[in-house]
Amino acid sequence: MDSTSATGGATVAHLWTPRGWQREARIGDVAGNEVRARFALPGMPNLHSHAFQRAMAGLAERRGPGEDSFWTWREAMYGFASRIGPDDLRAIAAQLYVEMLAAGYTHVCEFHYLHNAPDGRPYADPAAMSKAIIEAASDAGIGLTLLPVLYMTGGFDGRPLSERQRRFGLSVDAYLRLLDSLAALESRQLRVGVALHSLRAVPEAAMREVLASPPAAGRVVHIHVAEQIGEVQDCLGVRGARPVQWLFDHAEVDSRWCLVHATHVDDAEMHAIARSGAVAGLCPTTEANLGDGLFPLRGYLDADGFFGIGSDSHVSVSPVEDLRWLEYGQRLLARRRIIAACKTGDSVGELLWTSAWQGGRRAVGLPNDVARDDWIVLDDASPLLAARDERSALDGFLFAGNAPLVRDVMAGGAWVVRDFRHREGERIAADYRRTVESLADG
Ligand code: NGQ
Ligand code: ZN
Repeated sequence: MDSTSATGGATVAHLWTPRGWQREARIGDVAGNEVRARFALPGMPNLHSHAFQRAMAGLAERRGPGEDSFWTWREAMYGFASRIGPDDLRAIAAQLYVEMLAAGYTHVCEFHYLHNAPDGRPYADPAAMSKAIIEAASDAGIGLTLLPVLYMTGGFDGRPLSERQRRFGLSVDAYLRLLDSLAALESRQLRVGVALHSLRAVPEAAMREVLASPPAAGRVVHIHVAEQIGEVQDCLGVRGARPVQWLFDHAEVDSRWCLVHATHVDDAEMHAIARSGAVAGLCPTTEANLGDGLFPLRGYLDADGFFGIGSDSHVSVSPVEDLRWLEYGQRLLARRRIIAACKTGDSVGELLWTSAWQGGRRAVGLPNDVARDDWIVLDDASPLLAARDERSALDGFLFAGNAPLVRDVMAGGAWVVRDFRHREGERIAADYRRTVESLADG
């Protein structure tokens, strides 16, 4: 295979699609280099990312003076965020997106709230940080759903932003201008959606105004919700309802919505999400790292709820590890096996990949039944896939060992990873190394 060519197709002996296996199927361009592959499947959308946090993965694992929690991690994260400018963000995001592609993610939803300069004032171009993300995604060749985030208050009580939160803050008007200016840049590989950071950070009136505004019409809406018990209690105290309940009482939550985390939901909230057609945005490795808790996956699947996965803080960048953790967390909790398979004989791996793919597409705003331009080809030379067939390939991919099994990746119709190597991987890694070294010195 020519490792530099972006075009060309592949003939796949066994192609997994949401409708089942296809034999001797073609993917990619008709003209160009011809590749043969044994197993291929649709690339995974990553429905939740804060790209800058990739560069602090592993830097918040020392014990502090008191109890270490989500909130103490957040302080460390704020300190790190305050040092990132547009060039840093571009280099960090490009490296992250290369890693995502190599791991089998072909699209990323970037939940982006580092809008202003570190002192809280807007950049000369208010979209400077957003554009850094767009450039990084296009350099890496990953599909991007950019979600500019509305962030206005420091808590449910409406308190002003703290000093370190000021760079996240936008008025509704400034937010809508940003959304409009980004929407003008949309292209085949760039979509724009709406994001509300959380109920803590967005007052009710602002939420209503943004959701009713013309630039938001028809777009996906992502929000962090109910990740920590503390925020459930605060929401109950100030707004008189649990966060997910409050959201359903005050917004028309439907299939355009992605509720990120939704960890702490009671039965009624879980059923409300499932009924609405919204996507639960689960980020198992980050949720484990931050000590969030476990989403009630089994009951949610019984209620036909949609879910997708995100690598969020990027302590791990692998759909395999996130899907594994999704299942294993539930097994540890229930003290039994085979949670995410619905009927006798069903495969956990097939259910996880198919559902997370469909939910991810929904969170991006794309149809969830056809795959066209985003594919991953598995390494059929790996011993991990020896003697695997259509019945066992996805379970082999998700539940056997740690060697990377994603050999080639097509994103947006172009081969961006071939024979495990990203076409711009070396240059992008060198930029990243320079950037994190300068951040460490600074
Ligand atoms: C974030 N991340 O916005 O990056 C959040 C932490 C917050 C996660 N929740 C900050 N994983 O929720 O206030
Ligand atoms: Zn998040």
